[in-house]
Amino acid sequence: MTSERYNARESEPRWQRQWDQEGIFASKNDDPRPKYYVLEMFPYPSGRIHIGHVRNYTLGDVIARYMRAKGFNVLHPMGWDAFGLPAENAAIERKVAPKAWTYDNIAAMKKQLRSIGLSLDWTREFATCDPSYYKHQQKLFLDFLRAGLAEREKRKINWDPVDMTVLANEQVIDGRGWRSGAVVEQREMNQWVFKITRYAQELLDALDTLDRWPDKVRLMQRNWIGRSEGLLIRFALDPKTLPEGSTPDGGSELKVFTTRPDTLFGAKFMAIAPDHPLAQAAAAKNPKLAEFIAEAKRHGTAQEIIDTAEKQGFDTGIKAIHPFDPDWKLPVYVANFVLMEYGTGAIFGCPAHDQRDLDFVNKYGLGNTPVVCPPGVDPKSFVITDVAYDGDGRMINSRFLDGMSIEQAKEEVAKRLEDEVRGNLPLAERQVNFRLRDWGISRQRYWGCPIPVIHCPTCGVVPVPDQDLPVELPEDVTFDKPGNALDHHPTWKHVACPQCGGEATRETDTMDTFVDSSWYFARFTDPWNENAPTTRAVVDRLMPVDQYIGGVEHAILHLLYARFFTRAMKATGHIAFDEPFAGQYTQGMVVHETYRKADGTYATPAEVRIESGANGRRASLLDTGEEVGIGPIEKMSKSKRNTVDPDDIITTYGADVARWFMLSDSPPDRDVIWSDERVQGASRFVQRLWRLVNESADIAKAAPGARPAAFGAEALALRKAAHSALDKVSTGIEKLHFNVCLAHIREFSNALAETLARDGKPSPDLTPDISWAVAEAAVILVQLFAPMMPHLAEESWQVLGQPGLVSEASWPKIERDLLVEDTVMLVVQVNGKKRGEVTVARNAQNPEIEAAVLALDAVKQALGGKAVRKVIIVPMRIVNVVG
Ligand code: ANZ
Ligand code: ZN
Repeated sequence: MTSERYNARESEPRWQRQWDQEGIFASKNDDPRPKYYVLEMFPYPSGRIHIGHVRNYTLGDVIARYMRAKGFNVLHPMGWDAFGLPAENAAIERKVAPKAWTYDNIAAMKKQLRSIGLSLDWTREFATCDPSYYKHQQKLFLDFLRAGLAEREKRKINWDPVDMTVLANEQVIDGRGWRSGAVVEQREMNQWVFKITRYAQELLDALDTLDRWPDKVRLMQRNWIGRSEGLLIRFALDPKTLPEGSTPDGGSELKVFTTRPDTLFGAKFMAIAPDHPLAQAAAAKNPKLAEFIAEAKRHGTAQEIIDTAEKQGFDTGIKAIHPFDPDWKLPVYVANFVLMEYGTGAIFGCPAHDQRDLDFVNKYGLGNTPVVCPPGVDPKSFVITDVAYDGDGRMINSRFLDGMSIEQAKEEVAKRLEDEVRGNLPLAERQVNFRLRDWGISRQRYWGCPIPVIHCPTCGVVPVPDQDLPVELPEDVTFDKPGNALDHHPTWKHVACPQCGGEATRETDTMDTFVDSSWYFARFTDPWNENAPTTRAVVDRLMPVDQYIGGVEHAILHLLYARFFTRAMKATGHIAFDEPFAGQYTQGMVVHETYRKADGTYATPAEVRIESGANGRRASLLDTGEEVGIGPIEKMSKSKRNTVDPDDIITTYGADVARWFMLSDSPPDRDVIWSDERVQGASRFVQRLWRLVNESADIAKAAPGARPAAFGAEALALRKAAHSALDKVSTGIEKLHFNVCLAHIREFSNALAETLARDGKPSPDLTPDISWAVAEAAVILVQLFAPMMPHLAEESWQVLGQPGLVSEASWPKIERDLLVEDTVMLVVQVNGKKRGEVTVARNAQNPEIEAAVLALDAVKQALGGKAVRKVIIVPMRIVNVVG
């Protein structure tokens, strides 16, 4: 038996090397076993692994190692989401080429990832900035283009008028360019879009089939797609009020989209978006209105801005006519809260039942009339002042709708307006609207996947011929002026037109990096195929990803884009399925206390000493002793300096401790609070397991080779603890209840420790059944913690004299009969009335049960000396004594 401490620093790299040399985590595409694909969202190569990565990859690794032990051909690859702005910023700030910066970061992070002991298949590694990857992405783009799934469209972009460049959203800070500080303008430019809206309904419907996705993620996707059923109503405009000669396209009417046609009799005003054609027309004659519109546009027309801005409007003087009453005129406002991009860019406002509309009328004194009365409220006394009512109720103040439910009223309005015709067209039609917009993928940046088209003055947009792919990024670029370095390059964009041979220019926009991450999971199935993005026979067999794991920040866009891409790849013949991720899991964040110095700056956890005293915990700086304030627990971030460095943790405690801690403290979907005290606790547990394994190994040596024919009570108890833990940990891993698994492992290790403590050191009189049970228990224990602490498990496996690597061992077989409780409790009745209970052996025979029941005092009393006529036994449930 060893008295040595387990030395993670020595052991961990050794096992990592061995796994590597034997290549045991590489999965083969011709492996005949059933496949299991587990994937964590691949990292952006920022330069350093952060603790959130450690959590993410540990979660996936536990599943991968478990499924491998269960006999699956596990695919667990890793790669790099390597395009994006930070590489260009590094180029500007530090004068390093984006490519060199990126690949250096990848090398550094790969080394860090290896130190975590993840069972990854590195043979499939790629970075999205490898031309051998983006070549196929360009091919997919061209296929989408041919299939009508990619198009060019006028889109608004952020324009920096000083730097004369397009800005990414994250480069616009408080409405100003991040470098120039100039007020950013919205400009319309031709942009490439993917037609995700084609699949809006399908993307929505299929959410119901994704039963291994968190409900909250499905709900977020549902809301993002934002389907609403409503009515498109054509309001006539009063010709007398239209500015002369300014009738906009569409004549003298205003189309609105509403989901609440039932509230038409509560209408108080109409509102149109600042960029609505009618607003433009009215502004031509009205400088004040023009000024209002310009101001609204300067402020921005993005949803977030609109939601938070004060509701403002400008009365155009134009009047709309109520569709059910020619004498009812409604003022038409230009309003900053109406979006041109949704519905028709125009609304009718019903303030009593819509908060925005209510805020608006309260500001402009237009009043409100409630038309829906809540249940149990007297319509006469129902008034609305500051809070709109959007609940259910009965129609009031609404002429022919009065008394109806909202649904009935919607239907009635729709029917009447559909049946009425003006100028050959019905006054209304039913319409389904989606919030989802087509996906704009053009980025005016260098470090991205070039969009493979050529602009020819004669032929127009010409796709780059497939055989000319990839369109590679030039490396000799400079970042000494603002804007797109690709565009500035002296020669790159100048090419001959593939169609007419004339002078033409390449597209200099690159793709949104979300494109890169929309199909990498499919590429992992056969990254060696040089000729096509996927190999059909392989991708259709290995996909979908069985378990995908990542942060909730990607719950909407990334997952939705990936779902769209999968459908578009199916439509263009690259794959045969619709949904990329059968199971999806969103992990919580790693959070930590913050420490604030007297001068208001933050101290890092590494700079701080924590002491717990009578007055609670107190923190002070390690070097000066200065007391620092303990602030709230927050997401680890550079600005709050409350980060811990995975390298430090791994060097101090080892990867296994970090992994164990990450899994132990909270369910994987919740935030986990980093705590040094708890990490030290995990470290002590590692040493405890190590001692336990070594002690067990000594006993196991004396164990008989063959399984004993019978087990005494003590041996049986240990065996039961082992198999019960095995059962609970297996189901726990399958449900991703890792923290629960860890609790069961602890509990089981206690049971083993108890047996060892009672029996002391190996002694000649230790009964063979106990030593056999100890040997069995130790092996099971090691296998149970192997997915979480694989290095300690390998070391222990060796100590136990087990053959091969635990990473390659099959999951232990559960002996189900050890899980069954061997006694049962029966309800005891006398003449049909419950008198008590009796506990008997599960396999007890009827005469034994009868004897036990008749011996009960309660039964004797109830019988009152009467003779027993009959005893009826309902097996496993009831014994009825008839007297
Ligand atoms: C009248 C009304 C009365 C409305 C009422 C709501 C409540 P969803 O569910 O998101 O589809 N709307 C329509 N187009 C708009 C636009 N371009 N910009 C801003 N708001 C717009 O929302 C549909 C509702 O949002 C529509 O129904 C319309 O207001 C408004 F008591 O019409 B409603
Ligand atoms: Zn041409």
